[in-house]
Amino acid sequence: MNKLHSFAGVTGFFALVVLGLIYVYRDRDFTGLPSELNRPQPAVSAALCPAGGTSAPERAHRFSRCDVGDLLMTPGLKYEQPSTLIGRTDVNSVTNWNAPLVWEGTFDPVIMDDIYKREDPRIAVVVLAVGKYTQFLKGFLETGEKYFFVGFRLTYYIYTDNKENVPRIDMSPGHNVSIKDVPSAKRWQDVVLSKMKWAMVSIEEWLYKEADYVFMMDVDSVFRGHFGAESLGRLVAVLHRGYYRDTKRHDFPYERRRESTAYIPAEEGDYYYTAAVWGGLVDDMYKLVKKCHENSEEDAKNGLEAVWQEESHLNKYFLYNKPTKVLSPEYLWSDYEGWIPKDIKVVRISQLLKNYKEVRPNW
Ligand code: UD2
Repeated sequence: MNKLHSFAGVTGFFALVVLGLIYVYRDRDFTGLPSELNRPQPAVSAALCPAGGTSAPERAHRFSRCDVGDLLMTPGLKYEQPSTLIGRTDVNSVTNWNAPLVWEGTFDPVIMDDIYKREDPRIAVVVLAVGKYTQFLKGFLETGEKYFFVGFRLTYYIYTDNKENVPRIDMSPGHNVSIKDVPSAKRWQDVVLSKMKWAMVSIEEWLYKEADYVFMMDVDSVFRGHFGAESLGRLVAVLHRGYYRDTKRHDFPYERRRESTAYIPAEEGDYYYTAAVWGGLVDDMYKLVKKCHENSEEDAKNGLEAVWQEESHLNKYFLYNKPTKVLSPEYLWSDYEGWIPKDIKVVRISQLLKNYKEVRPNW
């Protein structure tokens, strides 16, 4: 082989290598990763969380699919500097599926409210006040106006068979009351089970258009402390104050009959949640209340009623559809307890003492 041939051979070889490299890297950027994979990935897929847009319909569309988007804060906002070393150590503030477990001292309400207020979400509360339970509305609404989502857009949807006994309470700007009719009931069990049905109907008829977040709440309670944006999330559960210290899951009062759709085996379960307060984004709440309503209907067809009615179905749902945020029993304490343990630094809502015999249609 002469010099000319060997030169052409070497050049050809290098040309092939260069062409090969261009071929391999043509779809990659400077990191060496295929450019498709190297694009910044949103925390939740774009299909779930549509980006951008500040108009009301754009915001509503975004909230229909995802919790608050970018965590934007107002420049210059004054709040205490956070610490990496000092925080609550007496309680667990994260679940083992990595969802926040919210206690006083694990968030700053100034930042939380600021972040969420920028998105201006519409919050709905669905409350049943059937029969004699209208007597609790005054205290519930008046104290709500002091502590509950102050400065946010909020509507209380009150379901009652007793409109004339719904008190008129002065609402702060952005807060409203909407009264809806429901039939009377002969059994209190039917009323508590029907929470799922009325929440489902409410979402289908109004809340898809009128709200971003929905809370379900029992009316026989009063607010005693701040309850704001720290409680918002896709699917939010509240620990039942009676069981949050229990360490054995088989002690939880879940439905234990296999025949019920609410059945949970003794060796399963995370926490025991209350059905007196829970919430989430409209879409997520719709899936939840529809499923729980269908399950209770199926039980009824088989002559069954879950041991703690809607609460049993709710606990079953949350076991396999984990809440994205869990609120401590600060978010539903009870005057029945008669004392407040050290780890409950603030009571935000408390269930009132009531004479069951007097207020319920049956006993
Ligand atoms: C517990 C639960 C409650 C529910 C119930 C099921 C707590 C603090 N509460 O409360 O959420 O799961 O057990 O057994 O864990 N209601 C009426 N009219 C009636 C009866 C009920 O409007 O005749 C509504 C009202 O909003 C009331 C709610 O249903 O606040 C729950 O009923 P309850 O307060 O009688 O139930 P209770 O105290 O046993």
